[in-house]
Amino acid sequence: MTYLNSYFTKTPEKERSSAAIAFFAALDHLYSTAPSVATAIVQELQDQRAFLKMIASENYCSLAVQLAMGNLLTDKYAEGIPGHRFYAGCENVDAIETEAIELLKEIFHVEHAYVQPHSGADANLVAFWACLVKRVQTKEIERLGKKTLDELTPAEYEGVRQLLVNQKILAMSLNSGGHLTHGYRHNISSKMMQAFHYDVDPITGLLDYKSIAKQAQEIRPAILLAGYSAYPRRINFAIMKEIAASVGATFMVDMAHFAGLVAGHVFQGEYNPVPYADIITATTHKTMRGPRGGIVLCTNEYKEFVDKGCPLALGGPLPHVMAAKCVAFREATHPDFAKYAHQVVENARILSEALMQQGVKLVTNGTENHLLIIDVTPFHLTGRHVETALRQAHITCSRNAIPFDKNGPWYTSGVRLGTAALTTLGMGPTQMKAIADMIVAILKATTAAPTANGSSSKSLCSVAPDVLETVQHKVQELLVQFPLYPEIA
Ligand code: DSN
Repeated sequence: MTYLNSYFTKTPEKERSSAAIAFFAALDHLYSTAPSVATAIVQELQDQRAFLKMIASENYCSLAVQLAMGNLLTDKYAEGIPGHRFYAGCENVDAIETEAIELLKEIFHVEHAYVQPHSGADANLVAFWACLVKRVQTKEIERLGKKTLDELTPAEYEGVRQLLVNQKILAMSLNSGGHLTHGYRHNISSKMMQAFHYDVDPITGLLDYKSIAKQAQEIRPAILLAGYSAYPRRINFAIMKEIAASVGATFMVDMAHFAGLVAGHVFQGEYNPVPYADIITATTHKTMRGPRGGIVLCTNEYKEFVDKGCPLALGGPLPHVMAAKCVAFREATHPDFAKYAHQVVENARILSEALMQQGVKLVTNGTENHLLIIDVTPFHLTGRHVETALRQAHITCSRNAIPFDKNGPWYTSGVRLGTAALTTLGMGPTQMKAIADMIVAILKATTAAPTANGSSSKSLCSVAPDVLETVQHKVQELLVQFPLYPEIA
C-alpha cells in the first residue's frame, strides 16, 4: 500500500497501467523525502480533475512530456549550443537539443530555431536583444573600425550602450490585448527601449492596420511587434510585414498564444507569421501543449544573434525542459495534432456563438482563435466578480481587461476563456454548448456585494446557491466523461 491509495482506489494495484505504476512509484519516493510537496502535487491533480480548465494560456501536456521533464537531465550544465558548449559531457543534451531544433524547423518551416528560453518572457528578451545587437551594436562596432565588443574602449562601449537603449518598439497595447513584455511600463522591455503602442479600434475591437501604418510612419520603430495574449482574432501578418518594411523595422511576432494553431495548420497564408516575420517567439505550454517554456524562430540572418541567447539574456539552459519540449514537438508532428488544433478553434467558435445567442456580449463579437473575451459590464459585474463566481462553480478562467476598460487591469470588465485544455480532454460542440449554458447561468445568478457606503464592491460577490450547486454538479458530470490522465487511476 502506498500513501497514494487513499487518493486513487479506483483501479486495483494489479490492474494499473504502466503510466500509473510509474506515477505512483515516483510520488511514493517523493513522499518519503518531501511529503508536503508530494501531497501538493497529488492535490493539484485532484483539483485539475475537479474544475473545467478554461484559462486561455493553459493546457494539459502528455504524461510522456511530463516524464521527460522530471529527471536527471536537470543536473547538467549546457551553456552554448549543440556542438559548441562551455562544459564537457554535453553529448546527450546535444542530441536532445538538436532533435528539438530540427523538429521545430520541420513543424514551422523556419530556417532556424532556438529552444533554450525558459519562458515566453525570456524568449522575448532574447529576441529583442538579438534584434538590437544585429541592428545597432554590430553596425556601430563596424563603424568604429573594430571587430568585436571586447576591442571597444570603455567610452566607445558606453556609446554603444546608449544607442542600444534608445531604440523604439511599436507593439499592441496591453489595453487592447498585448502582453506585459511588449513595452509595459512595469516590464524591463519598456526600460531597454522606448515603447510605443497601437490600440484596437474602440468600436469594433479589431486591429486597424491603416492607423498602425500611420503610427509606424510617425514613430519609425526599430521593431514592429505583432502578437497578443488577449485578442480573439487572427492577425494579417502580410499587412504587418508591409508596414514594418515601409519604415525599415524588424518585424517580430510573439505567437505565444497561437503557436499550436500555426503548427496545426489552422493559421495559414497571411495568418501564418512564418513567411513574413524576421523573428518569432512563442511559449511551448499553451496551444503547443508542451512543457512550460519558450522558443525563438528566425531567419538565418538572425541565427548567430539568437543563438547567443545565453549569455546575452539567459542563464544556463534547462536540459530536462528541452527534452520535454522535444517530446511535445514530436507529438505536434503527428496528424492528430492538426485535428486537435482545428477542434480548439471550432470549439471556441461554438462556445462564442452559444454565448452570444443567449445575449452575452463578446469583445469583437466572436473569435477566430482559441480564446474569447466576455464583456461582463451588462451584468453590472467586474471581471473579478465573474472569475470568482465561475471558480466557485468549478470553472477556472482569468479576468481580463476589455479594450479601454474603465475598471483597469486589476478588477477589469471582462473574463477571458480558452478552449485548448478542454479540447485536449476530448470535448467538442455538445460540451461547448452545455458549458455556455452553465456560464450564462452563473452570470445571471451573480450579484456584486454591497459595501458599507452603499456602493458595490468591485471584488466581492455572491452567487445564488441553487444555481451554483446545479452548475457544480453539471461540471462534475462532464469531467467524469472526460477524465484528465485516465491512465492514472
Ligand atoms: N500569462 C500568459 C497569459 O495568460 O496570457 C501570458 O504570458
